[in-house]
Amino acid sequence: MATELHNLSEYDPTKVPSGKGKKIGIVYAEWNSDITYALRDGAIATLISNGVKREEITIKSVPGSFELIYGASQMVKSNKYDSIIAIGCVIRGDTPHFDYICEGVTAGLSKLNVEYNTPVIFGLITTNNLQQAQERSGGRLGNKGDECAVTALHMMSQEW
Ligand code: RBF
Repeated sequence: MATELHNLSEYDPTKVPSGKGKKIGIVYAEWNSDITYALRDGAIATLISNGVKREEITIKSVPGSFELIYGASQMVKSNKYDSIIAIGCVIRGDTPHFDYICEGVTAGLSKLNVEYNTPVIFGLITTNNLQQAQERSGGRLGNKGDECAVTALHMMSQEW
């Protein structure tokens, strides 16, 4: 979660590596779509403003955040992308099994990062209520989609 001191959309453009020539996969969840569409669109805009071509961004959707694991896994195994951004929003108040979904997605995406060679960026917003999610998807605390794009640009820019 963003802290009160950190705006998710603020970054120093002079310190962000160019995304020229890079291929990105974005997988986003339809659940809480008002939020996830804003995150997705923020990520796309930030990638493009840092040199990634729109046609080099492949976008897939899944029903809910739990399915991000499968979607990201398929994208990783295709070897088509330099980085993958997984986007979802889980709101505690609406989700009795909030902790299971959050832990499942975290573990699933972590496993991909350990076992394969494509960085998978964690774009899951986990909040107590809708207002906190709105604040982090283009509201008072910026847009986590922007932050994910900047993270992807950093991760892709290095030889590991
Ligand atoms: N998916 C999300 O991405 N965010 C949620 O807040 C969310 N809440 C859910 C609440 C309930 C009661 C259920 C049944 C599912 C929820 N899901 C949510 C969907 C979940 O990630 C997954 O798509 C489904 O559980 C698959 O059937």
